[in-house]
Amino acid sequence: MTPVSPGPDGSTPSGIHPLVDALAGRIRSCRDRLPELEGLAIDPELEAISGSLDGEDLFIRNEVHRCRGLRKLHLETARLGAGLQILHCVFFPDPRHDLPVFGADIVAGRGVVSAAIVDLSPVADGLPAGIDRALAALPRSGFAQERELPAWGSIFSRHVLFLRPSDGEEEQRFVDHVVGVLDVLAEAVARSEPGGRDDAATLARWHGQLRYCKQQKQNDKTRRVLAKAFNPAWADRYIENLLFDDPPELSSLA
Ligand code: BLA
Repeated sequence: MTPVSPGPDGSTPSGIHPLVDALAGRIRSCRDRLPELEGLAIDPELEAISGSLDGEDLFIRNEVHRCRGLRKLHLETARLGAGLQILHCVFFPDPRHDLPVFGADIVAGRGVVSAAIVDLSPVADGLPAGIDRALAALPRSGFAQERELPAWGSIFSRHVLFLRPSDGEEEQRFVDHVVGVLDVLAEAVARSEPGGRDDAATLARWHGQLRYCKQQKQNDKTRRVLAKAFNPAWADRYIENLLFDDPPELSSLA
């Protein structure tokens, strides 16, 4: 691959901040090694969205898959006007498996990354012990500007990393950390055996996932940006149907 130099606003020729491009690429290569990976059908109106706002190009690209143990792997890259570029990624587990939710988000504006976050978030009382230990063992050297979580962020684990990267070197270390977190998840996926659809633990994990979605929907910053780029009704539909839709009823599981 030929390296691309960022333009004056920090974006590459694809119009996307190099950190967003680099992380999307690394997430895709981790995702593509997961067992029994399959693409999921996605409403063509939501798959690739383009338009313009105040003379700026807008686009959203969505990819949705499933694999053994994870019911929905969603990766979105977006450019939403006024130079705002976003990477949004959530891997939702199949509630029959004792697996956490993987979440990562990057928000960049005019070449500066204001938020970079990654976590494996529990859907039951705490993370599974092996995952908790593996995350604690990941190298995590100091970042200059770790950020305070908002109140709705109580869903995240004690290992959540939330920062404003100070330079390209910190951006690179953030990408490496995300890959480390995905390796922990991939290992847990490989070992995981499903419980029964009607097990109490499955139901508890289903409720944990519902709570994760409800808390994420309290992030008004997501809604505000989508409502401005499109419109409020569209933003609500997009959040409810694609970003943080409630987990499907357990009775619908095969
Ligand atoms: C913050 N998310 C933000 C911000 C914007 C968005 C504009 C404010 C930037 C800042 O605080 O520096 C917007 N994020 C979006 C949009 C999408 C998106 C429009 O993903 C999708 C189209 N958010 C997530 C996920 C996580 C997440 C999966 O979608 C974490 C795993 C976290 N975003 C998150 C957090 C903040 C944030 C913690 C900071 C909120 C705050 O400080 O109030």
